Amino acid sequence: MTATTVRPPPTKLNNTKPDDLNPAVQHWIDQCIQLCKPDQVYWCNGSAPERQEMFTQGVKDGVFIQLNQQKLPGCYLHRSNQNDVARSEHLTFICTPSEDVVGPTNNWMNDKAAYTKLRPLFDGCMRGRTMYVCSFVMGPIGSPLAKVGIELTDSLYVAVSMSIMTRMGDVAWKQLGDSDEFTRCLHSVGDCNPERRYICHFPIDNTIWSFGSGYGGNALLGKKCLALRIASYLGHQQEWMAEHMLLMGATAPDGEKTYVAAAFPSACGKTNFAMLIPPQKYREAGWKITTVGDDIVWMWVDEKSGRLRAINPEAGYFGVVPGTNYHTNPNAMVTMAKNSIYTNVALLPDGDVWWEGKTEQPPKECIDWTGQKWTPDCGRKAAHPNSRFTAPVINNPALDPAANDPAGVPVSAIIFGGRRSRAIPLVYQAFNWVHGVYLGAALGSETTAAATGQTGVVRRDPMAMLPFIGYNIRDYLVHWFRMRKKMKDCPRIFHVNWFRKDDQGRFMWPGFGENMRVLKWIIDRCHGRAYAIETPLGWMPRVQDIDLEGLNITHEDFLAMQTIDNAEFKAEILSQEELFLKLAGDLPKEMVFQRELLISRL
Ligand code: OXD
Ligand code: MN
Repeated sequence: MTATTVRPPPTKLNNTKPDDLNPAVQHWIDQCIQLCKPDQVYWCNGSAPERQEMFTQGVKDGVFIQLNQQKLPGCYLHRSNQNDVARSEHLTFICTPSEDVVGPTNNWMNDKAAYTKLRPLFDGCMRGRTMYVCSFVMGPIGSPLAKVGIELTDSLYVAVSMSIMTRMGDVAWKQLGDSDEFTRCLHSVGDCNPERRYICHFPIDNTIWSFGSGYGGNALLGKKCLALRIASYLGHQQEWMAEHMLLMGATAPDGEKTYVAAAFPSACGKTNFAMLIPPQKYREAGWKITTVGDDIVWMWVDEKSGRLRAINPEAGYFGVVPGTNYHTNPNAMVTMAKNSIYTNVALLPDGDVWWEGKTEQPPKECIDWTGQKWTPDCGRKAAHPNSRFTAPVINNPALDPAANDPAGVPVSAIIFGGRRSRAIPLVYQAFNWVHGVYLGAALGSETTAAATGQTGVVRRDPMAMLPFIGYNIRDYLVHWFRMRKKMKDCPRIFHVNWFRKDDQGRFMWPGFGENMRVLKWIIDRCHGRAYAIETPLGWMPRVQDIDLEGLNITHEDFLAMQTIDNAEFKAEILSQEELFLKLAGDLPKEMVFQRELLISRL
């Protein structure tokens, strides 16, 4: 099993240490070199030839397997250590002097104690290895919110992935200039032992130390660690927001463009929704969906217009592959067909890849994600349920023209959604911002393979941010309420559930491209031209307000999807206690009030 790279870097590479290195960077890197004691230091420039050289080296080292270059040009397979296939939430810490800063939903470690605990692990951990210096920018260059990070890592897989997922290399040195405002990201795979695995965030020091894992969410430190945990902490201080959301543009037949952000928990279809291809009749009528981002947005209020604007801080997608195919997400299939990394999928005899749900019929045989021979009757999955593709956003045929715009895009709607088999209707709209924040805060979803632990159990996942809020959830919720005060015109807020099942356990709504029908109602609501009725949960479309033509769904079926079963919903409200009790006396008063109102309406 290959988890780490311990060999020297490719000799052909030009090691591009900047001549006039920022002294703060030099000082910090010197300290890390002294601690980790790498055999050599390689400075990445983020260029395409460099990435190619790294792949070539990775193939020699056994980190990558080259895939069929006719079918998948520039694509490689990586198999992770089998104990390292998802985010390790229980090993993720926010480290501050006092526990109150991190609140009841985070694991806390005293910052000094954390450095003391981790320093011996990092001490000498890169002996015989190369330290890759990855300077990167999160956000379009020149954006008011763009942030510089520098990740020092001993993993070639991580360095290559960072070159896909971020704007890496010289652009970052330029953006940083003489400033010492950069996130200090230190990473080592160590010996990839879960007993010695820690993902520690030091928001006050703008620092992340991650040890013992090579998995994306634990190791590509620009993503969850910087762009969500550290960024949410900074956003709270500087009055902007870092959220676990996709961001998409919808162009109507008359050219009107509406941008929508949506927060769904990990592995609940953000990538699919962000890359949605409308049903044929919508396409023929002129509807088009474009992707700005599929996982993270940073949002701020534009002073002039008073509107919420958003950027995607990432430059790549790290998407879940099982279930993805040319029917469920054609744009994703095209996006990952070149210059991409596949992690923990199955390898076919001809060098192509496979995963559950890629084709209706499984292959006769393949090599599974653990490197063993696999046949359909062997009783194991061929691909890991959290197997992933890592692909540059520029591969996306539906990339929004403004995806790289430093000024971002205006957000008209925010959608919250979870994976819920029961009780939760297909779609409804919050009465107002405060009610919408309550809906987001009370969001529940069935757990998935994106994090280690049991899957399929409902847990509260406020704003789909439970594992990513880098500070106290009480302050986070208050921050959401306060942001409204800065806006002249705020986005409308909605709640969706694509996953409701009937009594036979069948999905009631077809999902995927057909979600366009729900999206259209949402867009029309934002522009004040769609009808809705008031219900205890919020504004709901009547059956005639959602286009069901061409679907095998009767009016009764639709009403069943929208049903509010009072008893089930009361149980839902009770299960919100799981979160609210943790917050106890700290629960913002708006939340208590909204909950009381809901109970009385029901
Ligand atoms: C992800 C996640 O990888 O949320 O995006 O786990
Ligand atoms: Mn995510």
